[in-house]
Amino acid sequence: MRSRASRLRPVVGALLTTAVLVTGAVTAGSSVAAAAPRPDGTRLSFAFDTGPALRHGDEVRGDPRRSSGTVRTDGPALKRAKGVSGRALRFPCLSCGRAIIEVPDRSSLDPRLDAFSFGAAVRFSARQAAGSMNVVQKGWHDEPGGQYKLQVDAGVPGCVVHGSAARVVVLGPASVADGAWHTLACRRVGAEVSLLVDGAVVATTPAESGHLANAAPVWVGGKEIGTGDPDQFRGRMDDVFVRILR
Ligand SMILES: [Ca+2]
Repeated sequence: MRSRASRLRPVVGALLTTAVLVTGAVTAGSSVAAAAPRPDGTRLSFAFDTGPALRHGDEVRGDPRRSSGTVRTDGPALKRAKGVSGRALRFPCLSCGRAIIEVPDRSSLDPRLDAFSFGAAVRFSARQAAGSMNVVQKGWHDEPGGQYKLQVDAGVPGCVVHGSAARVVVLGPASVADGAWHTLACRRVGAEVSLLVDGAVVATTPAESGHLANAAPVWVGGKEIGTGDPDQFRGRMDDVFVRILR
């Protein structure tokens, strides 16, 4: 069964307990070889700076190229707009349907036991952020092998890193739905997951998350099209990235 992942706040304390109980099961810092990582660990990045509006089936050119994705939409296009650097993508309005980017699963997008970070720059209003929105995720809530996810529910950013040891959640202290650009990043280093807003750590959960590798694609801007619980992103997005450090 596939289920939503947005109801996280009540269980943060329980997650910490779970993490403590299973800390001995894994050791951070070891790694499994992946295909030719770039020196800075970038495995996926989208700058969105060039090209026309993107429609269903269009390629979204990634850097490195092998991390390119495909637009999935039930109607609306992903339009270009001024970004935090160059141009950005404007996701569909509240009543305009759904559109996401799907990057096929690659083993190089799974952190396994390694330190990693992922995130994006986002800009949206309080009205756009009234519901739950996912920014970047690899896997469903109950994905075999685990999940990583950056979300903004009711405008409040949050991270999920769900590995073999525990589902570790980090929630930000405040909404970022103010119509200005904000860079959001989730970072796991050792037995700690942190949320960074505009380059500063704003929340950390000290818990071992463990081994994380799944067969799911990376979705940018929401869940798979056609599902009833989309967590569709609204607003603008720029500079999406996944970096894995070995
Ligand atoms: Ca850009």
